[in-house]
Amino acid sequence: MPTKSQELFQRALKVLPGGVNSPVRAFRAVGGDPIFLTSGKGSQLTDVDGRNYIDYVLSWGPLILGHCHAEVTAALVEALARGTSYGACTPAEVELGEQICEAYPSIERVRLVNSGTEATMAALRLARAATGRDKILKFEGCYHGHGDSLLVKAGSGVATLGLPDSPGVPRALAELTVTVPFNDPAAVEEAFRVHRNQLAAVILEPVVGNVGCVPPRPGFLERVRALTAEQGTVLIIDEVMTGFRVAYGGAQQLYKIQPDLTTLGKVIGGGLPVGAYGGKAALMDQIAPAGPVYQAGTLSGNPLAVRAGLKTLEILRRPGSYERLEQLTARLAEGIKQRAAAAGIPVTINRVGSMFTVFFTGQAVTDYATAKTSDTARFGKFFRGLLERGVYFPPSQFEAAFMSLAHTEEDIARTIEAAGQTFESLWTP
Ligand code: KE4
Repeated sequence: MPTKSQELFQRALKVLPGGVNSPVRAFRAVGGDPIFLTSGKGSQLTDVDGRNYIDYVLSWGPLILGHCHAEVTAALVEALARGTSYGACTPAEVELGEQICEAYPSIERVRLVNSGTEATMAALRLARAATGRDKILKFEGCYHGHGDSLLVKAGSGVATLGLPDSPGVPRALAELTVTVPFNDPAAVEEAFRVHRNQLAAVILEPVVGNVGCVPPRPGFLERVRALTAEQGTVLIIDEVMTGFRVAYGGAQQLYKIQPDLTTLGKVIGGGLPVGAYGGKAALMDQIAPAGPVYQAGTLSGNPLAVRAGLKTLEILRRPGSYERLEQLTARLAEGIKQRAAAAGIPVTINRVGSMFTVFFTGQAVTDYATAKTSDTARFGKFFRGLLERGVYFPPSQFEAAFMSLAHTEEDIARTIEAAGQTFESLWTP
């Protein structure tokens, strides 16, 4: 007897490419059919078959307060009663802009958009306009949305010109993107030597989330900052995932790095569609209508996403929020580590604040290449074992898991027990 999720997936395959509206949701990296969800409350999700899960995906990061937080919901209901969108100026978008600028000293002006992809696309366009240069540098495995210039993989050698990482990306455009390994200062120095004074921008995830969680090595971000400053290259720190997640002031607060541009998303929309990019006024005032660099959006700064974002940030500013996230996540990571060791399963757990990844490898994971030493088949079994036990982890080895303020000590204990049982089922003599 097929489950309701399986029946829905068969229907979805008839009308949606791959049955989904975003690839990672298809569970292809972990096997089996995706579950279809009907509701969330706090740390819990419920699927169409009535099964409940402790959620560590949290919509890929935005739901740092958990699902249907009472105050966020009330704020949305109040905003909804006054309208959903005007395509015109509203007080709330000014307030959110002020709060972002206050939280991020590197941001004097910020533009709200509707996704992280829009934010990084616009930031790159601005960097190219401001420098008059075309080449950009990114890091292997880092994901910054599906803009053409960023769907590029490393060329044959270090610091060589990029190759399209998706059909449909023009080779001529891909060749303008140089890709080097993350956490490899020598490779960055080589790129800046080979492409001297030609790089418009460097864009990076300050804590990589898109190969799984990979923190920057001590000194790495500082070296990138120094090299970009020396050659007049715009440093774009992509905080779509880390912004208001690893600290209220993001990774740039944690690691004391001042970028030229920052991209944001996820948390600042409180679960509704949002993105943002911002930086020094001298740069941002080149964006239309203040300047000639064009970027626009029908629903940019829309009242619902802004209202959910404002309430989320207000709650995150309450004393103890980030200490609580740190405490819950540290306890979970330690418990999973201990149960893996007890079962004889080699894992490496990387964590920064309330984002973390359990890599199925015995190696230290410091970049994409070392992340790929993970046993992805074993991760798939781990994912499904947790799912059967009522725990929902990201359906890919190369994604970060997230904690919320709605998670409880009981959730953590249940998750550790589910992980322990799953590890024991994975052990092979
Ligand atoms: P969106 O266009 O998906 O809002 O943001 C793109 C983006 C930009 N920068 C970073 C660092 C990101 O992590 C993302 C999107 N993250 C993925 C999860 N790894 C979104 C999930 C999905 O694509 O369905």
